[in-house]
Order: sequence, then C-alpha cells, then structure tokens
Amino acid sequence: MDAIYIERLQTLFREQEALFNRANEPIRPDNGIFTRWKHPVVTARHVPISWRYDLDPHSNPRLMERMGINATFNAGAIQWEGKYLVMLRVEGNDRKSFFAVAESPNGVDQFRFWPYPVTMPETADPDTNVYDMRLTAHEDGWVYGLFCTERKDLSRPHDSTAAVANCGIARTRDLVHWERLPDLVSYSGQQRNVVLHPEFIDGQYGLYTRPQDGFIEVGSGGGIGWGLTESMEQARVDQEEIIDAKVYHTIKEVKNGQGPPPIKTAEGWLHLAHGVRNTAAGLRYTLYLFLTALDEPWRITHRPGGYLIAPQGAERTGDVSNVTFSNGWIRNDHDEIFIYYGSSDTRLHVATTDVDRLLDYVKNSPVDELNSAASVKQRVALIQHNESILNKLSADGILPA
Ligand code: M1P
Repeated sequence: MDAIYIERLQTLFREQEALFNRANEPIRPDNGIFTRWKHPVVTARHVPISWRYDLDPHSNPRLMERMGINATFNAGAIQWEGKYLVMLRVEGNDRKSFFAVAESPNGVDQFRFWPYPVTMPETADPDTNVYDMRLTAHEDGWVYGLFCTERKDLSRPHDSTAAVANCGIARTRDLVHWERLPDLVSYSGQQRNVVLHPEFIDGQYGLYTRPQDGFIEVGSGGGIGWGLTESMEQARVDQEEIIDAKVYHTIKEVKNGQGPPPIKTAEGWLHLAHGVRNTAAGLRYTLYLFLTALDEPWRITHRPGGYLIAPQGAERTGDVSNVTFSNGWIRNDHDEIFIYYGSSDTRLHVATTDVDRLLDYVKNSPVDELNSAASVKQRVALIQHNESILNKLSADGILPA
C-alpha cells in the first residue's frame, strides 16, 4: 500500500474526528432575543469520508477526492427519539443537491451523518434537482417532507438555464424509507417554499405556499400564501390567499417565503420566514418572525418590523453571498428553540432561544412604519422614554451619573 495513501487516509479520519468532537460555544453577549453559536454545526467537511473518496488503495492509490461535496446548508429539522436531527441540503461538486440526515445529542455540536443519504423515490417526471426540505410531523401520524423539485423548462428548449420549480411531497415513518407522493398541483406558474401546517384545519391539510411567475423571480405575485387541500396523496390547492405580501422598501421587497412549519404556543403560532431585498451587490436574504392566531394560523396578529437574523461576519460570504435561509427549527421539551439556518448557501448554523423570548420579541417589538420619518419618530419616542429611565438608574447608582 502506498505510503501517501496511508498518510492521507489517517489524516482525513483524524481531522474529521476532531471536527466531530469540537465543542461549540455560545457567542456572548447576545441581543437578548437569540444566541448565535461560534461554529457552523454542519459543513461539507462533516460529510462522511466514504461518501467522497474511493477508499480502495488499488483504484485510488493517491486517495483523490473524486466525488467532492460543495456545501451543506438549508436543513429541515425535527426532534427524533431524543436526538436533534437536521435534514440537510447536501450539494455535490456536480451541483446536484440531495437530502441527508445528520444527528446530534444536544442540537449545537457533534452532528454526524447517518450512514447513507436519503434515496428519494421519483415521480413519473423525474426531478433534476431537489432541495430545502421542510419536515412536518403531522397530526395524521406521518412525517411529511415538502421540498423544491426543479426540472428543465421544456417550453424553452434552447435556454439551458430555464427551470421550473414545484413542490415535491414525500412522507415517512422513520426518516429512512420515503413514500413519494404526487407533486403539489396549484394554479401559480411555479412554487417554492411550500410548508405543511402540522394540524388539520376543518379536516383539511393547510399549506403555506409561495406562488411565483418565474424560477427566480416571483413576479407581480409572490408573498407567503395559504391554501387547503383535502388530501396529501393528491395535494391540490385551488385557491391561494396571500397572508404576508412583499412590501416596497422593506426586508421582503423582492420576495419572501415561509421557513419551517410554525411552532404552536399558548399565544399563537410562531412563524419564521425569509425576506429578500435587492442591493447593488445582489439579493440579500434575512430571516424574520411573525405570529398568527391559534384558531386561524393564516391570520397574522403580530409582525415586528425588520429582520430577526441577518448574515454576519463569515456568514456573509459563500456560493450565494449575503444569505441567511431557514427551513428548520426545533422546540424541545423545555421550550428551548434551536433555529437552524444556512449561510450564503454554504454551511449550516444554529441560533438558540426559547418560546418566551420569541413571544416577547414578536409581541413587543415595533412594527415597520414603512418610511423614514415614522421610523425616526419611533426612535425619538424610545430615546425620550429612556431619558427618565437612565436618570433613575444613575440616581440609584446602577449606572454612573
Ligand atoms: O440562493 C438563496 C436561496 O434561493 C432560493 O430561495 P428563494 O426561492 O426564496 O429565492 C432557494 O434556492 C434557497 O435554497 C437558497 O438558499
């Protein structure tokens, strides 16, 4: 056996083991709303070595990485048998995405992939690319995975970039074996970011949708939509109502989309979504929060202005820079919330918080007043209110005079 082979093999396994065992650290001080963690929780380097290398010393004596992984990001998430599971969008060097589960005992580090990626069955119209799965443990007993399926746009045969996006649907009882169901039928040109609501609505399934005219552009429509379907085996939304529209000069001016399935709380459904604005440097994706009524999960009751999470530091750069995107979060038995977010279409991070903190944030943070003058007014009122508070804190000796 070639010495180079042995040396490279041992280094690869040693370094990966060190990566798995690297403790993550909360970044303090935080903003009181959520805590970012220092290291990404899953990167391309976490992907098993046997998924990337031919380990046979005869056919690969130099131990070349012949099937590299480009990125691991945008993950669905679920708590499963006491473990924190993320269903990642794993992208090979060939640009094809596929799904794979990584599991952690604590949700913030030690993520390891399951032995094999997901083998997702196809429909009669094969997918070219699949990504961004939302996992919903529905009250009907199934775990559903709704994802984007992308295919060539056959109406534009000479344009090799023309694609059509739709919502693929599959379900499982063990996250290993998947039953593929027909794609969602809806009446918008294309669909992405479709999410299944976890509870029945008058005996029907509720879907958050994102109707769009083109593959990248949502066009004149867009916004987060809501529709009902009688069955997930033949999912069909005849009517979509926009419940959260895109709005001029906001963080969701260009487009937006529901993130993971909403979390049920005593005060309503907490929703995480992404909003996209344009800049001279390209699109900027940030995450925002809103709350909907318990009995009418499509009716927004609270919507704080601005973003909750925006790309920061090293998160800002990657294959598609200036992007934070989330399609998975976990609420554990202690009402702690783990927000999994992809940065710049390259890696997966976690931010931790809890139900109380997010409810406080969503109910008590000011709305977007939609223009600069109103925004200054909000801030002046805050400063004025704080003057008397600061005076008192100084008088009490809590702050220097
Ligand atoms: O590249 C940024 C994101 O673009 C798409 O999201 P949306 O449909 O909202 O524009 C998706 O491809 C997503 O995976 C990606 O992170």
